[in-house]
Amino acid sequence: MDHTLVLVKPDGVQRGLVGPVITRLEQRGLRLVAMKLMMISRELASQHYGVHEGKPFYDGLLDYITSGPVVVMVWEAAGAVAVVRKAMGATRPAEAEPGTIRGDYALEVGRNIVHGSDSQETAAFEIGLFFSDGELVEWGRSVDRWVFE
Ligand code: IDP
Ligand code: MG
Repeated sequence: MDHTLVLVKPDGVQRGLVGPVITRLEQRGLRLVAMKLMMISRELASQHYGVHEGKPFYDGLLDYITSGPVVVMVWEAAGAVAVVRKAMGATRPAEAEPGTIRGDYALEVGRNIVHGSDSQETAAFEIGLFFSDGELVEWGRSVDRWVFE
């Protein structure tokens, strides 16, 4: 099944939104396969956000993502990347639909609570940045047959 990387960014951790983010993804039915609380180094941040290097918000983005602990997770489901992107809502929270994480908890693009990989290729790259293979847990839930076809 497909994997995607999810970060609860420093603002989400500071605001006590780790639980609500996890709850939404758990209740949706996705399966959690890895999770940790950590500080992101400047080096790791520049790798994770390398695609944005040179953009006007890049330095501020690195300041933001390294400003406090994050919770980094890998979630599993068929089509996990798109499912999580939709659950997160638009990058700019003012444009995010109510019912999405950003649409319910955030207002500004530089304080938008969560990150989710934007393609399967990006997911594989990002998961490799944050986790070693041995940290991904293969497991089943008794409820899986009621969630996955
Ligand atoms: P995404 O997080 O929805 O994938 P990206 O375009 O990949 O959005 O941007 C990465 C992150 O950079 C955003 O989540 C947001 O925190 C930040 N960002 C994007 N555009 C801006 C901007 O115009 N100003 C400030 N921060 C931005
Ligand atoms: Mg992105």
